[in-house]
Parts: sequence; structure tokens; C-alpha cells
Amino acid sequence: MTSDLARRAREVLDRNRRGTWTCPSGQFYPHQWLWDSCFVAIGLARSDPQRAAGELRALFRGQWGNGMLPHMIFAEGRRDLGTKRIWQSRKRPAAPREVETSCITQPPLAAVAAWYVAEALPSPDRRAFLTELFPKLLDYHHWLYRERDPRQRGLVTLIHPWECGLDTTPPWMRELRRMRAPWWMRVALRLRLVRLVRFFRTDTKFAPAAERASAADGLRMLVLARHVKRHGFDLARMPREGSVLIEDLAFNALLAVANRSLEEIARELDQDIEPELDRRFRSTKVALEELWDEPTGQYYSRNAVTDELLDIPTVATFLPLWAGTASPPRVTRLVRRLQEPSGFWPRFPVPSVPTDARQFDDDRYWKGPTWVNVNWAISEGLRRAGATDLADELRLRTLDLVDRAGTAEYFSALDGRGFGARDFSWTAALTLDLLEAPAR
Ligand code: 9WN
Repeated sequence: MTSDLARRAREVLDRNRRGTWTCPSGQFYPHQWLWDSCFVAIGLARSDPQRAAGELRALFRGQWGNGMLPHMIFAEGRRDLGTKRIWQSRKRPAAPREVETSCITQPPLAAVAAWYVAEALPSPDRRAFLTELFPKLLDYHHWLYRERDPRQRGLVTLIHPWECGLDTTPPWMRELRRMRAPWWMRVALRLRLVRLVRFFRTDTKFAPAAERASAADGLRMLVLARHVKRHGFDLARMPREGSVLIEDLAFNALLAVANRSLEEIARELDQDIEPELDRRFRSTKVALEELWDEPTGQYYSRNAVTDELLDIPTVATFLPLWAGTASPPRVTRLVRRLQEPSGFWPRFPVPSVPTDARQFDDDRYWKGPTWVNVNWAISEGLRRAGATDLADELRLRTLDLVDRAGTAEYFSALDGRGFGARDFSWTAALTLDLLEAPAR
């Protein structure tokens, strides 16, 4: 399987290459996405470190004057009926002039990817690359703490589910359903008119609607995007009532990992992280553990307004393993939970929602299917927690899944069928990394 799988993965990445950057899928996602490009860079790091470095440099084309890295940079000249119109970034003074971007962010993996790539670059290039990216990465982390953790709680608050990467994950969708919808949306929901939304969507032209975000979730996300826009995409201006403000588990666990990568980069460059930022980094490690729920033995996201834990189980519960913040008893419980066959360890692990949960949906987007990027991150976490055998088992099972079903966007955890895009870049890129992993 090995050499053929690597060849197929490389072909996908070559087909999705758009000059210096790579789109997630030629058909479904023609623009550049933040965490997708980070996974592409990680996956390509060892086989093509120069392309991987270019992929990350291209992300900073979109960096805003205030430090934010946007979750999307729009491809030049692509007709885009939906999303570009929502943002209109050029109307924002801090947005870049040369490219159009979205006005929210996505999981902050840029420092993590930069460190993976740097480790693979020959030494003179490595130093130049890190010297160029370090101040930009610092600006981004400063933005995250300044704008998104104004109360200094240690956790970044997200203002829209598109920021969390696991977009339609059940805890977020439950919070969205609690939001008071405008009258026209309530009418549309009652009369089931939301199905009309499908006419304006491109994803359901390429994949069965059952595999994508439901029309109601999609509409609620658009309504929330308009709400966020009315408040300048600015957390400080958003009303506590009527907004959906979440201290997201996956995002903050990945932030803790990224902070560590930034420390590695600083050390490599003989530079210091300034004390104020360093204090914030430490506060995140402590605050992450506040998201643990002892009775159920899991981590959850938290509503930033009510302080309630959003106690629906999801795969995000395993990401703190990579952050390295969990105590040994917590690690033991998580590792045991991960291996339950009727929950997170069916035939094709790891489902985005455990198979025994009420919310589990075999084929719908982030509500059940297995995703390669999450498996990859869990496997890094298991390795960090010392569970190397299980990390390796997950690595092999993930490779088997891609070998059977191809480089799909996501997969059935029950029977391994592929769903969504078939030429998905992060599946391809991380397959390359998983094939090479024993060498690390
Ligand atoms: C909205 C590109 C992105 C991923 C996200 C995934 C999906 C977009 C969408 O695709 O989100 O950003 O159109 O649904 O949920 O994680 O980055 O692959």
C-alpha cells in the first residue's frame, strides 16, 4: 500500500496547488484556508520543505494590521456567490489591501506548522524562515489574547463556529439553536422553507445533502455571520445577549500547543517571549484544565457568557493530550475512554462524535464521521502522553482508511466509506506525514 498511497496523496496535492498555496479541494473549496494550509505544510514538511515553507508564507499575505490571521484568503478571479459577500474585508481598515479575506480566524496552528517545517529545512534556510515568520506569529498570538481574551481568563473566545474548524459540531449547533432567530428565519424554519437554501449552496451540488451541514444549521450560521458583521467582527462590541460566545475546547487546546511551538522558535532564534505574553501562555495551560468535567471524565467547550460547560461529548476531548496539560489520572481516563468500542473506537476510529451518543450521525460532516486531521492530532497527543502503541495503532488504522476509501474529506466511522470532497488536501498531506511518522 505504502508507495502507491504516497503517490496518490502527492497527486492530490499537486492538483490542488495554486502557485504558492494549496486549496483544500479543487471542487469544494477553491480558496486558501488557515488550518488547512497548516496541515498541508506539516504533511509536506519532510518531502518538500521549500513548498511547505511557501505554503505558510502565503498565509501571511492575509494577515491583518492588527495581527489577525483570517480563516480564508479568497482566490483571485473566482466567482463566489456566497461567502465573499459576507465578509467584504476591504471595507475594514485593518484588512490587507492586496487580497480579500474573511474577517474571523481559525484554529491557530500556524506556529505549530512553522516549527514542523523549520525542523525539516536545512539550517541557513531554517533560520531565515523563522526570522521572517517569528514577529508575524507573535503579532497573531498577541491579537488572540488582546482581542479574544480581554478578561484575561486564559481562554480565547470564539464568535462564530467557522472559527473552531469543527464547524457543525453538536455543542456549537445547540448554542446556535438557542440564539434568537430573526422573524423571517423562524417562519422559514416553521414552513420548512430552509430547504430552499440548497439552491444557493455549492457544496450540495457535489455531495449528497445528507453528508453536509443541514440547511437549518447552514442558515443559522449565515444569520450569526451577519450578526457578527453588524458588530464589526469585534468581540468587544458584541452584546452578551444574542451572540454566541464560546471558549472552544479544540481551539484553546491547539493554542496551547502553538504557544509551545512559539517558545521553541524563540529558543532557536535566541529570543525571548516578553513576560506579559509568557504569562498569558501559562494562563492558558491552567485554564484548559478548567474545561474538565470530573463526573464524565471529559473536557468540554464553555459558554463564555454563562460559564456553563457544553456537555455534549465530541472528539475535541482528546486534544488536550497534545497540549500536555492533563494530569496522569486524567490522561489514563481519556486513553481508556478513547478505546471504548461502542464510543470513540468503532471499526474506523476516531468518530467526531462517539457512536453511542444521541447526536451521532454516521455521514453528516462534524456530527459523527472520522477526520484525518483530528486523528493525526490525537496521535501526536497520544505520543506526547507516552501512549506510543496506541498512537501507532491509530496511525495505521487511519492509513488503512485512506487506502480503502481514498483522500476523502471525512469517512464513516462504522464502515469506512468516504464522504464530501474526494481530493481533500489535508487528508492527502497528513497521509504523507503518517506514512513517514516512524522516522520522527
Ligand atoms: C467554512 C476548508 C474548511 C475547513 C473547515 C471545515 C469546512 C468551511 C465550509 O471547510 O469549513 O470555513 O465551507 O464549511 O469545517 O474545518 O477548514 O476545508
